[in-house]
Amino acid sequence: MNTRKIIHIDMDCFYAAIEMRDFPELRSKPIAVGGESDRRGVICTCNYEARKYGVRSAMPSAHAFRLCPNLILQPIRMDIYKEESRYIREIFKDYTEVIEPLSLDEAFLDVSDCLQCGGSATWIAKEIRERIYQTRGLTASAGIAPNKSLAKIASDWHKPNGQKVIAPADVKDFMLTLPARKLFGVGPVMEHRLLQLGVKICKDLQTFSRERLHDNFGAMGERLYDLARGIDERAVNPSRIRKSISVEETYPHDLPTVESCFLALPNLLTRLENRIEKSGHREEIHNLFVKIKFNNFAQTTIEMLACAVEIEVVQKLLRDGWQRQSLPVRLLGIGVRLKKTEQETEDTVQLDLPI
Ligand code: TTP
Ligand code: MG
Repeated sequence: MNTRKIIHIDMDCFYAAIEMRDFPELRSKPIAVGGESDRRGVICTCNYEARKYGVRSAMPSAHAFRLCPNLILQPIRMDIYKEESRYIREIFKDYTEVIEPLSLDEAFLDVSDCLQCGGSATWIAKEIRERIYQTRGLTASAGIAPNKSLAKIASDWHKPNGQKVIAPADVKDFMLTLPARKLFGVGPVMEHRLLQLGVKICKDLQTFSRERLHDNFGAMGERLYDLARGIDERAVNPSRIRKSISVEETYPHDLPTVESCFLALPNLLTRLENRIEKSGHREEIHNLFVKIKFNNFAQTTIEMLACAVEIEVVQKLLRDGWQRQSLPVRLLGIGVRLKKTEQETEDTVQLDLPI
């Protein structure tokens, strides 16, 4: 297979950067975008000045104000952020059709066949970032690599307003020292379980056989085997239409009762809310679901119409779903299904026309 050239672009403190551009007097001050403490009350993001105080995405606004009493909290202007995202995507389209947006501020581009900039992905990324800055007044960071997983890791490397290239010949060395927590899908829980197995960096992970990783982590373990070696064959998928947003967790110890499942809900709910906020799809929610895997590996999904994540609905679904087996629970997931947007409905209608 030919070596691919993948670029991952991620805007710097996206919502906050737009606020600073539109309200220049805020530029030198610590600012955040999010809900007031008396409403949903969570920080979506903040500028780098506020990050110095420890303010972070997904943090309750009240906590952020304790860390940084001078913090200026801007209300969320989702329509503006979405419009900005469309402008940026128009710039990407000048280079390739193969664009996979991950959220409003993030996308993969496959530029393997792109002829601009002498075919150099490094220069293409530089030019795209420059054009975003010149036309929109916003900075972006980029990662350039032979696959999606590495490109995403690389875009974070020289953030903000920087880029990093991982050339095919450098992948092997790069992987040896990379912390395992940087791999796609390794969150704090998985990181902790890996540490218990003595795994800190990918070099440690490379000593595990595929079978052993499967025994420990199931399907995710097999992915880890490849990711730890810098292998990721996933194509950049331009037609991926987001149909749902969900989070789930496999627990190191089964949750024995439905009450213990209830205790696990707040953490899942916070993570789901953050994902929804980041996706920009909040208005398209039309269904809420709960997924349960029991300790006999039976799996069930139960869902209900809803246009927001309501804790009472999630609790009811969880209780009803759990009663189907009434056994200890290995895995819990919650999520929302999304309505088709007008654009997608139009696309489908066109595709359905006889040729
Ligand atoms: P990110 O790219 O994760 O963050 P960022 O662009 O603000 O900062 P960075 O420079 O580190 O990339 O998310 C993009 C936008 O998504 C962010 O500006 C606000 C929104 N968001 C949420 O609403 N909630 C969240 O928990 C996160 C992480 C992001
Ligand atoms: Mg970003």
